[in-house]
Amino acid sequence: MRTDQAHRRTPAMSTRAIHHGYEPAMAQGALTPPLHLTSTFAFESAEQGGDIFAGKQPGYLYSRISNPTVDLLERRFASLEGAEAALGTASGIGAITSVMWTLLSAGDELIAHETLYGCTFAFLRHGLSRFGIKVRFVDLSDPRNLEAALGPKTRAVYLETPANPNMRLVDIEAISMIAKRQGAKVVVDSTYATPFLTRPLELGADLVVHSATKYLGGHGDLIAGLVAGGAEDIEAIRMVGLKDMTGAVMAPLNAHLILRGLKTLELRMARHSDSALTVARALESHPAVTAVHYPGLESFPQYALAQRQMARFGGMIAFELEGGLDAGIATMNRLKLIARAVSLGDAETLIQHPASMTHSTYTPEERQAHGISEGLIRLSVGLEAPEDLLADLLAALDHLAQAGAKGRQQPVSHRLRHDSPPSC
Ligand code: 7XF
Repeated sequence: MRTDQAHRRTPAMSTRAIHHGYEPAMAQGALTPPLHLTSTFAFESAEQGGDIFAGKQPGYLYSRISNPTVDLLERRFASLEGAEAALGTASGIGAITSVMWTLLSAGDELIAHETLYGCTFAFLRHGLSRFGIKVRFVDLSDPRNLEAALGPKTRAVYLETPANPNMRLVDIEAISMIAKRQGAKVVVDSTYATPFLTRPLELGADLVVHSATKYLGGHGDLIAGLVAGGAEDIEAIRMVGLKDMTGAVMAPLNAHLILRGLKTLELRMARHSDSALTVARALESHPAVTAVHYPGLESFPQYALAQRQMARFGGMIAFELEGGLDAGIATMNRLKLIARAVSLGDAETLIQHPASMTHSTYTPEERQAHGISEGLIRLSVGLEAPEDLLADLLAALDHLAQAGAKGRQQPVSHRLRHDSPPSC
């Protein structure tokens, strides 16, 4: 290859995850980009300040609008998602709410996939409806259901794939084609997949949102979110939903930590995916396990879509046990290495029970209607040696199988109903 061609070719994603948007010469040779811990920026003159505010010249003015460290992360992340622009937020929910408050107005309709993370569901079901926005929950794992649900007031379609917690996939390409005919924006929460497994914008979606708390940060030490999409949409979300309506801006320290996380994202996703497949296969062949939901298993009902839409199948597994919830709780309590904790995408393997934890914002009836079974257990497979994870998990499951199916098929919904406002 000639040298000028070598210089012009676009570097691969894993290279961009490490280098995009930064040269050490920009900061006195510092290999690691500087962390700009500043809330405000001094202007050279009053006129210059006025011009930056008026958009007549570029420049930073206040970190609720932009900050050089957050800005670098935004440009680097946009490059990974194949987007024109991106936006950092204080949390995944900060990303989702900033997008929705920008796209939707009273009288508009939103169509959402029926299975969503608990707080997202609570925001859409109980939050948006207070402001005159109608939200319809539809099973988008069959795109024909979108066709039937779309109406003249539908402004946006919202989905997660793989969905938290039941792992159901949505065909982004098919959904985007249908939504576009109606002029509705497609917003995809791609937290489980990350850009190394799926790039929703390349499949036709308009906006992609992430809880960067998870794989993007990757070390369980921060709460943050990211949005990527077209430059016009991102500017509108920055100046309306983020700057004025939620104020949920990303802290520069978190941007710095996520920039570090991105450098190893491809390696981590490969390891998470390989280990999860090993664990999913072991679970599938264990007599105490009645169902394993993992897109990389041949038995997964949407295996063909998974192969088409995902480069690898990720680190998340959901499974169900003979003996239902009681068996699940007993298994979780016997684990020594695997931590009983919500969240996901960390180096540590985490296990949780969605119906009483992350998805306790749904009523038992809603969970049933939305495809979330009461006994489902969710596992975020971490980066430990898979043989150690298997040893921990299989010891707990073997104990269960030996103890017999005590408490089998008890109705549990009465124990999972609470009167206080549910958290998630
Ligand atoms: O605001 P956060 O950074 O916590 O992100 C919210 C969020 C958005 N989308 C998806 C698919 C998510 O999974 C999350 C957060 N989920 C955690 C979990 O499922 O364990 C939250 C722990 S309660």
